[in-house]
Amino acid sequence: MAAKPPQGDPVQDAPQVAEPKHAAAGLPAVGHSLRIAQQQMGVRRTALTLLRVNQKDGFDCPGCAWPEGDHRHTAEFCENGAKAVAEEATLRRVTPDFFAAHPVTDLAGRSGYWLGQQGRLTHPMYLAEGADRYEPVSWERAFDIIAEELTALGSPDEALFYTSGRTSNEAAFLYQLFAREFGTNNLPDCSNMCHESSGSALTETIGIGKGSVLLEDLHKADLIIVAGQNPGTNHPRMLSALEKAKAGGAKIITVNPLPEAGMERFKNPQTPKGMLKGAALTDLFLQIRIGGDQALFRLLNKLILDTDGAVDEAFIREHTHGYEEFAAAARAADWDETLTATGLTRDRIDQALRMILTSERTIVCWAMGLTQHKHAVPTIREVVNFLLLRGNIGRPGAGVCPVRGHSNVQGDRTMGIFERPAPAFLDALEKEFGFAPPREHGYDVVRAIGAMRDGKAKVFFAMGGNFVSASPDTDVTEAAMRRARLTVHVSTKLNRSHAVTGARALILPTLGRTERDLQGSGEQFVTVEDSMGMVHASRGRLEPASPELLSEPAIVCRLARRVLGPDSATPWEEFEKDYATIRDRIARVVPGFQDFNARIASNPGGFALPHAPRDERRFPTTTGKANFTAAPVEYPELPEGRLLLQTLRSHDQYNTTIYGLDDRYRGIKNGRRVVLVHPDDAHTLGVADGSYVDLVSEWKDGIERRAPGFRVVHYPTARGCAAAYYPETNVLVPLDSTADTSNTPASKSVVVRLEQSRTD
Ligand SMILES: Nc1nc2c(c(=O)[nH]1)N[C@H]1C(S)=C(S)[C@@H](COP(=O)(O)OP(=O)(O)OC[C@H]3O[C@@H](n4cnc5c(=O)[nH]c(N)nc54)[C@H](O)[C@@H]3O)O[C@H]1N2
Ligand SMILES: Nc1nc2c(c(=O)[nH]1)N[C@H]1C(S)=C(S)[C@@H](COP(=O)(O)OP(=O)(O)OC[C@H]3O[C@@H](n4cnc5c(=O)[nH]c(N)nc54)[C@H](O)[C@@H]3O)O[C@H]1N2
Ligand SMILES: [Mo]
Repeated sequence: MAAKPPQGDPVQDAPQVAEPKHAAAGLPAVGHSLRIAQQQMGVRRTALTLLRVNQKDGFDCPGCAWPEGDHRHTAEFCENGAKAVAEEATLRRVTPDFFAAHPVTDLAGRSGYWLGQQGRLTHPMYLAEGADRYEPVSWERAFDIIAEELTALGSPDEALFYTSGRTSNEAAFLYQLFAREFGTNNLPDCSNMCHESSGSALTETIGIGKGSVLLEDLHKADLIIVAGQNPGTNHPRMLSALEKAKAGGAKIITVNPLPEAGMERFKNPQTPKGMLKGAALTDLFLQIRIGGDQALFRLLNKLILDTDGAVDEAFIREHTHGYEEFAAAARAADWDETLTATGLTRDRIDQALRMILTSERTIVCWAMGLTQHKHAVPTIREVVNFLLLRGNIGRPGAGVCPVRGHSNVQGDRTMGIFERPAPAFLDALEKEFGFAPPREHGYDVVRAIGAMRDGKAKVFFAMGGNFVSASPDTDVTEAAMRRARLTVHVSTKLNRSHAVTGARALILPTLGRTERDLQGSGEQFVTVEDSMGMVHASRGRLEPASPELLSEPAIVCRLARRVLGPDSATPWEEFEKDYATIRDRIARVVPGFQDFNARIASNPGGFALPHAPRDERRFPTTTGKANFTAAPVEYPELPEGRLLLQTLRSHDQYNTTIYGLDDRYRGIKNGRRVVLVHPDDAHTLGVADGSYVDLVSEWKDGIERRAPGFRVVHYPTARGCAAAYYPETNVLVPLDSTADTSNTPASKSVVVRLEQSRTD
């Protein structure tokens, strides 16, 4: 069977609704993923490609950042990994003929789903000022255009260099090096919208912004709390780890406003028994109100403090700072206020406490359900307080586990993709490359949008991603992008950011993870770092989608040579020719990478980066200890007649890439414009199941942000809460509604009212 052509647009968004599922994975998942893969790749390529995912001599799955275990199955991928691979290894192509047939205004009118379905980009394309369509351009001319605009800037700080989290360590290292040699720290990245709150909270409290557990720790835990995360859809391979933990006697508490099928029951497709029956995962479900987590953990901390012998006094004395102040704040926690903030019952919290007190080894895992709120950083700090109290950091089977999204988002940060780099990192860069890197902090995502809006940034360059659709406040973001002089996207697939552009625009097509990367010195591989700080190689085998493609490292090297010219003493040509020479430099600049090339060669499964709290209970914070903190408890206040909306992912999407129109586990089919509302709230608000409403966001700036035409679905979410898919709902997230300290868009707490749609 050959690849099927994509469907027409506008795609019919006509949601059908059935009962939500109570189990994830299993046979339907395998069948579903193979069907999607075969439509894109045909049968033979599907088999060849999928067998290489996450094997020691294969490529790293571009799906998510969950680690691979040491004993790998033949099929070390999941349904969503298969979809991510199919999306990249598709046989469909977007050629210059396509752009000749579709002016930019046409592309701007298409759905993200349709754009993505057109296939892989094959040629560098240029949209000249005033032109109505993209035209093919040579790579040399493309780099000339970028150089023209960059050198015309009043200051290097008028340029922005965005990164999405699929970029390899090698490409990321070169990219930040280029930006800093050019003279700016404007390196916003997807992490700013994702786990920045985790990074901020963890750096302050334990001294390193990364999780402190390895995969084996999960297998050894007594208790795993999964808060604000939907692994059945977003990290399916994590379910195998939870299953294994349970087989070893662990208990699991799930904290979520939604009952998510994956956390209820898991049918492991890699074991015959798992396929049939599956394992129940959650022992206790705490159906929390959106934004109630800080209050919950604060009360749990009080209850632990009130229990004789429950705190690890020796650990606290030896390794922590700020205990007294924290304990005073925690003791003042109030039951009634907590029940209001969380919507939970006393009985449920007591049950949780009993499980917590009997556990000797506790891990807390979380993702976007904790990071995308105004008070996300104090919430995560409270989770740290909770773990510190019983000494649950820096010993086997215990710790913090922020579960990352993009497959190399953690590695990109390690390589220096950060608008606020540590002085020590810049010192090392200066010493190695002999130039003075800029020291002033750059713009993060939200500030970058503001800078373009205000005319302070004029060139926008993106290493991957879909900035326009992923960012908050879509109308503001799109207007800001249109004010830029030049927008450039290094991309594999077409997306909305190619249609909403600056005065001039370029699309630079690049190799994906699955593809062979041939350079002057022969075939290259790259490296990535997973969510648990394991670094390993990734090697593509497929023939590139087009002979015109350049790899990401090659694009940066050629751009740097063109823009920096003889001013740069960096051996860009050599880097492009042989990626091992890039790794030699990483080894000298980034801590933990000494003998990088040798260690990658001798550890096909990868090696672990050092993590002082995990490895030696050393906490490199400003106090030299793990810091307890005592922030006031916050939770969202909801005016009458309003709901608190979270914007989340369906099962058939990868961020802004839409694979299909179903959200199987939640019982939604054939459409994405749905809003999930509790039946009792729907009743109070007078919105019937199946009726159509506009979501109207209310923010202190008084501007009315509206997302029209959502089908109401009565759904068992927590009271007062609603859920709808991103990116469609990004129009509702105000640009300045962000988390304190981390500045992450608060896209999980949007106050909305529902208005009956005019065309019902
Ligand atoms: N298939 C697939 N895989 C992916 C992605 C994808 O789009 N598709 N995206 C990748 C990326 S970049 C990321 S960051 C991750 C995202 O992974 P997740 O964080 O799992 O993704 P979301 O869909 O945003 O789900 C957030 C979860 O938090 C819950 N939640 C919302 N608000 C609250 C709250 O206030 N408190 C609590 N306790 N829970 C809350 C929601 O009900 C939901 O279950 O997944 C990665 N993997
Ligand atoms: N409302 C709301 N907004 C959110 C979120 C939310 O939960 N709610 N989540 C936020 C989160 S967690 C994240 S991480 C961001 C995601 O933000 P981004 O990372 O910017 O978005 P993606 O949709 O992952 O980017 C998809 C595009 O990446 C390109 N691409 C894919 N693979 C490659 C590759 O190998 N190389 C290159 N160069 N390009 C490639 C393709 O062209 C594709 O169209 O969105 C954020 N926005
Ligand atoms: Mo993310």
